[in-house]
Amino acid sequence: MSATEKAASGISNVARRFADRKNVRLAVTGLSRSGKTVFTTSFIHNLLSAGLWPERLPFLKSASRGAIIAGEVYPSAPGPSGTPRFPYEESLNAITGKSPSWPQATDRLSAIRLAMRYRTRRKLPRARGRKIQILNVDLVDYPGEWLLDLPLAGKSFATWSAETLELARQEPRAGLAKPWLAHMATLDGPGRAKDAELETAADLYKAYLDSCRAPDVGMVLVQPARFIRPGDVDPDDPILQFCPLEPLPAKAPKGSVYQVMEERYDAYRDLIVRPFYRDHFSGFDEQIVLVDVLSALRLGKAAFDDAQAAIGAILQSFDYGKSGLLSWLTGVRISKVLFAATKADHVSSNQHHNLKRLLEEMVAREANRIRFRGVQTGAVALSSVRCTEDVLGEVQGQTLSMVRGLPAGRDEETALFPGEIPAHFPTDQDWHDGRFKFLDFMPTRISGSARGLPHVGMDEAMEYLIGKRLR
Ligand SMILES: Nc1nc2c(ncn2[C@@H]2O[C@H](COP(=O)(O)OP(=O)(O)OP(=O)(O)O)[C@@H](O)[C@H]2O)c(=O)[nH]1
Ligand SMILES: [Mg+2]
Repeated sequence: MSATEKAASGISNVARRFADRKNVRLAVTGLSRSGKTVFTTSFIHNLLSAGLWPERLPFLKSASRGAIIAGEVYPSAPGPSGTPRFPYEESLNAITGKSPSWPQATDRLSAIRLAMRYRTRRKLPRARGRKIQILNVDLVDYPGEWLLDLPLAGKSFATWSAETLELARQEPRAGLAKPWLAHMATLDGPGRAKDAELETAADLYKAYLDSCRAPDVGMVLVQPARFIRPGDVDPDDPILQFCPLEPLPAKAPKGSVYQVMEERYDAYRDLIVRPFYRDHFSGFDEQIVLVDVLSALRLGKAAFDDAQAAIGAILQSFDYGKSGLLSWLTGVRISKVLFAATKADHVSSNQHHNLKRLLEEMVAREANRIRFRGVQTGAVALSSVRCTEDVLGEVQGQTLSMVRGLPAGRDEETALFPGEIPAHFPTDQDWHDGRFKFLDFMPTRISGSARGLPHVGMDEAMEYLIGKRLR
């Protein structure tokens, strides 16, 4: 920590003088709406409460043995100067307020550091016998869409174009891509670029991406991400005016449609994507990958397959070994990856085992690749904020495990049978029967208890990710 950071941190000098300090950088990875902001809020709140109410985190060993003394969030964000601080208090107030609601979808990057003060069990020769330690935990939050740019960092325009066009030929994308592809058929790749034509091509491509993301279509693998969430990039900047093109048999002449589009893609990759990942996505120590398995099931086979492909594409870009393509960019330190199926409270507890199994199957290939690089992986069914309780109910004369909570869009709590989760990939019959109809649940006054947010599996996730560092 720099001197200025120390001065700005506000963490008491006394605390610093009598304790030794370690840092851990945790990557919270997940597509948009997978639950990153809610996870980050609950992670901080529950960890800060670990000293006060350790019984709420039975699987976090240092909490259950009473070794956590207290925690505090730093008032300024870690990372490059000017990085906004994660709006922790605002998110927590939304969830626990008088009329509880979920935090808004994230539209910019933010970061936060919390400090945990705990009693160590380890012998500390170099720490001159001190038994009190401080662990700094750094977290970054960002719009999930931006993650989908990560694979572009190492890709040429030609490769990206070929992959994206191939995807656009498959349903349900093919139907949605028609207006854009029809315009593309009128463009002459080696011919002279005209601004108006390029602008129309980029606008139609963006409209195609938007239609892929419509809630009833549910495709998530859309690139480039800044077309959807520009952040601080001006949406009218030519750097956001390109789209994939069919390859040319010969080198594109200067000033041609192909050459201009390629130039813009290269600028996007080199000036937006790479610096972003270098500044904010490097040097992670541990990673949690959040997957909204239940929404993927609800949206049907095409959306489920797409979510699986998108997660695969992203994870291939993170670097878990020394030889990775992007090692210069993303760092090589990640030592543990935890896959988490989020929003587990949408189904009853007896389904959590299957939810975890299905997630394991969904990410099996990636997890295998990661383990081959010597990195440990795990899986968990997780609910950052538990909004339902299990109840027994009668459905057509049968007693079933149900969940009781406030479904989104309703004004009264309801008990309902959310259906069963298969432990393996659904069969064609399962998809056909439309048996996955999980509802979204809102936080209620119960979720807003002052004694740490109620959760499913947060303590397991904490123990897996940072447990050893708190001993
Ligand atoms: N019931 C329940 N719903 C959750 C939970 N976590 C997230 N959700 C739901 O999922 C939605 C998205 O969660 P966020 O944390 O905002 O997702 P995100 O990954 O930050 O999304 P972006 O900011 O768009 O990238 C929320 O608005 C809730 O509806 C949970 O633990 N329980
Ligand atoms: Mg968010």
